[in-house]
Amino acid sequence: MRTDQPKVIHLKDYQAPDYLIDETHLTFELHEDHTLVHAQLVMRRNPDRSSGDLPPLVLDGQQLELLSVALDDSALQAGDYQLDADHLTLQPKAERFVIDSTVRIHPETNTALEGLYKSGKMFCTQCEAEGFRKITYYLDRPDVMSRFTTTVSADKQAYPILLSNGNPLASGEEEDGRHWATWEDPFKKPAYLFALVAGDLWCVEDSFTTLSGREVALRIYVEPENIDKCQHAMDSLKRSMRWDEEVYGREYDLDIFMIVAVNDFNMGAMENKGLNIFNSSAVLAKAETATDAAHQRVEAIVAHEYFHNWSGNRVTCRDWFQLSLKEGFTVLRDSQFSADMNSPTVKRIEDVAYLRTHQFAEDAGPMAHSVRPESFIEISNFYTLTVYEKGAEVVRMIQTLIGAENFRKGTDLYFERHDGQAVTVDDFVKAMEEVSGVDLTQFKRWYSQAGTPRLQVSEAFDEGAGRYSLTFRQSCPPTPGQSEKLPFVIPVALGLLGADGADLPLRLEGEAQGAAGTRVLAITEAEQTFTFVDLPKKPLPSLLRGFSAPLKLDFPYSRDQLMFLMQHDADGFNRWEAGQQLSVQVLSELIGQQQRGETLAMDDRLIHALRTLLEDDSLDQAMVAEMLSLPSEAYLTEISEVADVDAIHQAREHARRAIAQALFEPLWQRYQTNREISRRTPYVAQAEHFARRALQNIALSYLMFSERDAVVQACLEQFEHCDNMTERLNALAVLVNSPFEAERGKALEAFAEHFKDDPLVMDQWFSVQAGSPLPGGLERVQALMGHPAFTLKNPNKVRALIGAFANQNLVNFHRADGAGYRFLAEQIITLNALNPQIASRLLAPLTRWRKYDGGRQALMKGELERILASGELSSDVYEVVSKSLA
Ligand code: B3K
Ligand code: ZN
Repeated sequence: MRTDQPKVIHLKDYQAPDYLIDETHLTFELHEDHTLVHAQLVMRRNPDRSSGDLPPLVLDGQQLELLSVALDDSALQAGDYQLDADHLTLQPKAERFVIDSTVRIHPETNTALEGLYKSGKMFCTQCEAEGFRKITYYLDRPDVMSRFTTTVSADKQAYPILLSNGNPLASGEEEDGRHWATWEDPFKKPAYLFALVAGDLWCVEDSFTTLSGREVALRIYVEPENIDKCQHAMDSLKRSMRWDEEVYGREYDLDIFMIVAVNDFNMGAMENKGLNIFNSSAVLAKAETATDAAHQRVEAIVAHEYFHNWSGNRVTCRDWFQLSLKEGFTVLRDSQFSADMNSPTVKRIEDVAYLRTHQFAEDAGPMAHSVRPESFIEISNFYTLTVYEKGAEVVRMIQTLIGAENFRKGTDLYFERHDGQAVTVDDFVKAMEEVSGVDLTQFKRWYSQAGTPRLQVSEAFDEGAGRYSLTFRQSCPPTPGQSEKLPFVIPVALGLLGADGADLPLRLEGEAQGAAGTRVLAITEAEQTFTFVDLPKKPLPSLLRGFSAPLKLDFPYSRDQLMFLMQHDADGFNRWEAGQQLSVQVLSELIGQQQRGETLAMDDRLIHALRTLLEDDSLDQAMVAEMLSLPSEAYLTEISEVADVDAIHQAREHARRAIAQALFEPLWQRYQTNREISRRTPYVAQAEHFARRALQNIALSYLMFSERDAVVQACLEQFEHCDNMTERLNALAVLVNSPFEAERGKALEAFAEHFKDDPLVMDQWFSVQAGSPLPGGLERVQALMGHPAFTLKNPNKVRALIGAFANQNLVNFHRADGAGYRFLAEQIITLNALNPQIASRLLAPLTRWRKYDGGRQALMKGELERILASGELSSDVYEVVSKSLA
């Protein structure tokens, strides 16, 4: 907890370390009521720092009980070193020296889930970003890379499996029922990649032969009851390994790769060298217990952590301001992988919808920061949508600007040049510049300027001359600490459609010849015009194809033009985008009517467009499902000047009801056909099956508006007789949001009874109820907190119930009396003491107070103030609350 003034850390103050640690030898003695950690650090002065007198050595350490410390074998006495809450400082006497220390720590009471802690009966670690300092005194910074050996000793019966990074070296028994194992990691690494696991675990084993013919043992360790839920992760791992060889030329480098699933974990997973530790929700999946979305999430996270072996581990970050160097790049890599494994267009749609809803909101709020932040109080607060998702978009733009071939040359050069180093975003960009000859100096503003740019596009057509001009005006709103922004380099991928919907040849004024299809314009100025020639008729532009830059685009499309693009655009992403824009126009009109107390009357062009899609059997069903999904309430909130949650909800529900009514027949037909196939086909986790179930499920959610008996029966039949969680959970969600109280209650009860021993399934049960917009949502959530399966100590439970309520149940969370805000603040105050990282993440909805009306603003700020005044705050919570109120 924070007792002194929080320290702000600035990128501009970066200094290389005074000392380096060549070797790190750790010994862990695990006991039920304490753990002893002995660390031997073989150190030397950093030759890159100034010579002269040896500076003091300042080791990081928190919550450690120092039992002994020795310098070059001579034990130090109390006067020989200084200790404070965060450091151990001592004076080396020579350029090279060895430090030995022993500390006592308490993993058994560690509820923050950082450092060494217990999840159930298992010991595990989470060190990124600064958790290693809770294990031993160390230079806990990513630019100190060391070779580690780790010995773990524990009771053999309770902890038969003892794991750490690298390859197993030796193991043995002790007399007293204990045993030990030593692991050696031949690759030097920063401490944040250290990992240790001890427990009674079973494993699924497989192997992988690398392109150069090396055999790698693959193991997924889980608690015994989960042994039947590992195959999908194992298949995903093997696909990831092959893909990274083929697409990025990256081979795995150790003899063994391990994944361990733990139930109590603050985020999705962690890329520790050779020993990835995963939230069980990101590794366990089988048809009966995990939805299609969960299967896809497992595939993506397994890939993401595996890809870090190169983008993050072999080449790591110099300092935490460079976090996006590994995270943005690795998110791009995992999204490319998922696109290749499934439907690229659907993957792009999902990523963009997520970015626009959540990252854009972050970028418009008090925590807005650039992809490479300039300062922070608590680095854990900067594992953000901006660093991850926008960071991935920035790397994607580099690829768009220099071309795929150059990009691959650039990544090859980057990996080769910096293997074994801790580097910066500048090093990455420099490699891209060198291979392509493109100057990316101005482009780098994407790393330093926060905020979502707006790009306004206008057109002009000179029929006589056959000239068509597009003028682009870019701007970027002020963000905390950045009032003025300079123009970005914006890659705009575009096409021009002729009257038949086909792409026209694009020839810019001055060019010798044109070519049909998509081309990329690089906008570099605040205002810039491009003129296309040889166009006898006015074309229709398709702009920002594939969402080629993370910004808000304005072009004055008419609804008829959007319908035309929905049908004809050669770019699948933009066909969806046209549908979204049409929906936004239609919904905005309804929101206005609702606010003015008028009768809601919906433009039925949207219905016509959706009917055309539904009746066309040749279309990809996943695309049809995406197109049928109206923009979410969260997205409609994000694009509103002042969000009226109730009007948004009413308008959207009205539109869904109208679509359901008008399109009952084709929806019912699609539903029945697809359900019939699902009934006959055993579950398969593959794109075409995901697509069929996606359309089936969205159809069912529309059909339920009819309240017809046949639909209710179909829903109950699906709920009871399907073989997979995708169909079961969707049917349950449809019932939970329906007016059929008796059916809803029975279904919820039956589900909980059946799955009460599966915590991940119970998370879904909590979420479905937490997200229901029916009145009384807060009371339902409060009651569920008393359910035996709920605990504030498990982050998945907190996210499933409290997180889902505050982030997805907008009408109930934003209740006008502020009870939703008060409830959230209370949970945050409790969690601040238990688990600061989870507490801080839960704050996000309250930080968005500027989006709402005056009454709600005051209530939300009131709760932030209450949290601030509530006592000793963690640096995590303090930073977010104080910045939100500033
Ligand atoms: N690198 C980790 C995130 C660690 C978060 C620490 N608070 C997982 C990932 O991005 O792959
Ligand atoms: Zn990552």
